[in-house]
Amino acid sequence: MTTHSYFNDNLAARDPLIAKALDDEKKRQQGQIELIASENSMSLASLEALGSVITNKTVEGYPGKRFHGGADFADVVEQAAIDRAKAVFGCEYANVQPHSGTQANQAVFFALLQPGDVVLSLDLAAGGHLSHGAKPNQSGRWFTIVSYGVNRETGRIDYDNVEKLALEHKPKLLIAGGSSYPREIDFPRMREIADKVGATFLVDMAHFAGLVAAGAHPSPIPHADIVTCTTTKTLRGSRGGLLLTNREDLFKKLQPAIFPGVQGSAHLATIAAKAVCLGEALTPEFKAYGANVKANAQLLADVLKKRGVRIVSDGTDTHVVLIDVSSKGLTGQQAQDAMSAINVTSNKNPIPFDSAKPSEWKGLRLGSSAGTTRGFGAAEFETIGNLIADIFEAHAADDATRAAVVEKCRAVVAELCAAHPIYA
Ligand code: DSN
Repeated sequence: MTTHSYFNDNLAARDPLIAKALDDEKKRQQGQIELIASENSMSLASLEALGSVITNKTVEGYPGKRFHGGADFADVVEQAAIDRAKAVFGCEYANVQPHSGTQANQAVFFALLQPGDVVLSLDLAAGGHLSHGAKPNQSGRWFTIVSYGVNRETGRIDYDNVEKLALEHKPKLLIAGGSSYPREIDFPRMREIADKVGATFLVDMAHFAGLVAAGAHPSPIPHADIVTCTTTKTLRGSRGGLLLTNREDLFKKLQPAIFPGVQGSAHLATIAAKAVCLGEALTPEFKAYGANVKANAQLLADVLKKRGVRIVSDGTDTHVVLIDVSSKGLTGQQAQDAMSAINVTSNKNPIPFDSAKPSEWKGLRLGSSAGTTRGFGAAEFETIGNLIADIFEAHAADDATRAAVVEKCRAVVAELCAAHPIYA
């Protein structure tokens, strides 16, 4: 193998197995309707940044204060990402190095807490996140976690109960946000509760950050001490996290908590791609996108409700539609499989007060962000809602009837995908 081929062979020539798997994945994305709420499609420009040679560069530290030489262009890239993050979210300070939302949260714990300290966060089944104190996660092993939940009837956060738990347990950190809570959070009320007990208030807006950027969702920035998020999901950028705050005192603790606290050198290609998606989030086009994501999720929820599917919290204020598929006689796994059979991708999910066993979960989480990116609007989401209801209702039918429904639905999915191509 000559040096020349090392720098010039493309992937197909050099590693056919990986090249084929990546090509197959691209075809899968082109031919399936993506409803997983944490997924989206990056722009070609972001993908180009993500696959760029800046990935070869090692830097530790922050722009202007690096441990390694040759960081001039790394500084341009990271500073652009920082400036754009601040402009998109209207905050004073931003750290764009977290490798993920989980590591952004880990850095907050590392900066502010000692092992054993009390954290009050949303229960996983009520829509919380692993990194907010789930037992198998470091946060759940090393800290004392108290969970709040949602009201059984409304499916919404029970703020009186949050306050009661806060007064009883005196948490050092109060966390709002998660993975599958479909409703707006009352940030001023949570701020009030945090202040009553002297807790730091963290909002993890990983899921709805893009809606905040687009002005389609209230911003937690004026209320929270610290905000974390990912740049995937509704922001439709590369996989990675952000740390945002208006408080200089906290930022001074968060910077060393990310590096060298919980991470080493920065992932510059990812940061370059973050900069691109944050630049895109500043455009009028992105504002329209955010509004459409929300409208499409609400329409999807309405169609499913009309077809007899129970919607957790009776609707949505975000891109997430959490449904109780036991209302159609299915488990979450059966619903996920039934959707896969017609090339619609989703994920089983616990719903509030659900079983702890994933095989018994009653929920399925749907999201409108990826479909909206490929151009699906009201008509398409109405069709998708009806396809989902059709396939759920076919579950109890005889084999021949079910096969006919699957065939019909797959054809409609293929038509929708062909009419709204991604990555030509
Ligand atoms: N937190 C996971 C999810 O919401 O699917 C991954 O980001």
